[in-house]
Amino acid sequence: MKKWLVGLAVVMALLWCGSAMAETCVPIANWNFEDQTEFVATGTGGGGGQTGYFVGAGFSSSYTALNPASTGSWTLGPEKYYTIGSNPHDYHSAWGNFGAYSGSKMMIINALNPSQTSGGTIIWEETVAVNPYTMYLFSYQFALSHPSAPPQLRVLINGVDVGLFDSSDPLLGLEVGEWYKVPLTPWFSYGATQATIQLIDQTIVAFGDDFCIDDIEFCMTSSLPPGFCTAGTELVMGRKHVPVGSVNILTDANGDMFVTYTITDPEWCFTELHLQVGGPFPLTKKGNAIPGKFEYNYVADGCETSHTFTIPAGPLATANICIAAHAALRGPEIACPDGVIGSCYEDATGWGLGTDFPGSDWSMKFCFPACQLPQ
Ligand SMILES: [Ca+2]
Ligand SMILES: [Ca+2]
Repeated sequence: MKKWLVGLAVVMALLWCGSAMAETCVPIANWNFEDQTEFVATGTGGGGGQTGYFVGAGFSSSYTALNPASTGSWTLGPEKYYTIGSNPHDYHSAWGNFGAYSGSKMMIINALNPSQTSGGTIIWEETVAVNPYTMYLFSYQFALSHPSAPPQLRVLINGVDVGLFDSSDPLLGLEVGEWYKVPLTPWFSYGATQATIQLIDQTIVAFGDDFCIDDIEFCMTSSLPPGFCTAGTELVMGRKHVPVGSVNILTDANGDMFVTYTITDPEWCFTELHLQVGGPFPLTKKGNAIPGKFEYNYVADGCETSHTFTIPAGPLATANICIAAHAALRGPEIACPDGVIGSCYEDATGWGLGTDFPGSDWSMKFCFPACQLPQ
C-alpha cells in the first residue's frame, strides 16, 4: 500500500473511533418488565384485587404490588399501588387503553397521595455495580394513563438528586398513551462502586398522577460531563522507564481533582504511594525529589494495584498543574538473602513519566493544562 494510503486509512480509523466514542453508551442494565411474571399473593387490596409481591422482580418499591391477574375497573384505584401489566385500562376504567413501550409489559402506577408519604415514596429502586470515576446515563420511557395532574418524577442516585422530569411541561404536550423517552440524566460515579437508583413521584395528589414506565436504562458512556477534564501519564519503573501502569487525573466541575494510580503489569504492585500536586516540590540540596515529604501519602494494605487520591479544589485549578507521583513497587518473589526469614520480593521505584527534577536521580514531575472551569 502506498504511504499516503496508509496515512489516509489511519486518519479514517481515528475519525471513525472519534465519532463512535462520542455516541458510545454501553448498556449495563435495561429493565423492560418483560420477565416479572410470577406473583405471590399475600392479601386483598383496597380495590378488591390481590396484593403481594413479584418473585425475582429485580427491583424494589415502597408501593403496594397488585397481582397482574387482578384485572378490574378499579383494582388499581387505590393510590400508591402498582402492577406489571400489559394495559393500564385493565386495572382502572378511567385510564387509557394502550400497550407497553417494549414487549407486552410495563410498570403501571397509581402514585401516592399526600397522606401516604410515610413508609417510603419510592416507585422503583435498583442497585447496580458501577466502575469508579465513570460517567453513566439514566433514562426511561414514560406514558400518562390519565390526563389529570401529570407527574413530576425525580431520580436519585446514591441519595443525590440527579434530575427532575416534568411530564406536565406544555412544550411536551404529552397525551394519554403517548410514550416519551425521558431525557438522559448524566451521573458521574466518583469513587462509588455501586449505584442505587431511585425513582420518586413528587406531584403527590390523589386525582390523576397516574402513569406507566417501561425500558428503564442505565448505561456507561465514555463522554465526560461539562466542566470535567482528564489528563494522565504512564507510571514507569526504574531509570529505564519500564511502563508498569498509569497515573490518571480527573478534574470535576468543582475543580476537585482525583489522581488514580493503576498498575497493569501483573507481576508488580505498590506498597506505598507519595504524591505532590503543585509546587514547591520538596527537593534535596542536589535537586532530587523527596517523596517522603510529599503532601499526599498512602500505605497499601500489603500490596495493591489501584488507588485514588482526592485533591480538593484550590488555586491550582486556574493554571498549568505539575504533579510528582511516586510509587514504591513490589515485584516477583525472589530468594531471600542468607539469614532473612520470610518472603522476599524484587522492589523498584516508580514515577509518573514526565521531566526530570534537576538532581542526578531520575525523580520526575509531569505537567498539564488545568481544566477551564466554569466561571
Ligand atoms: Ca416492556
Ligand atoms: Ca392517582
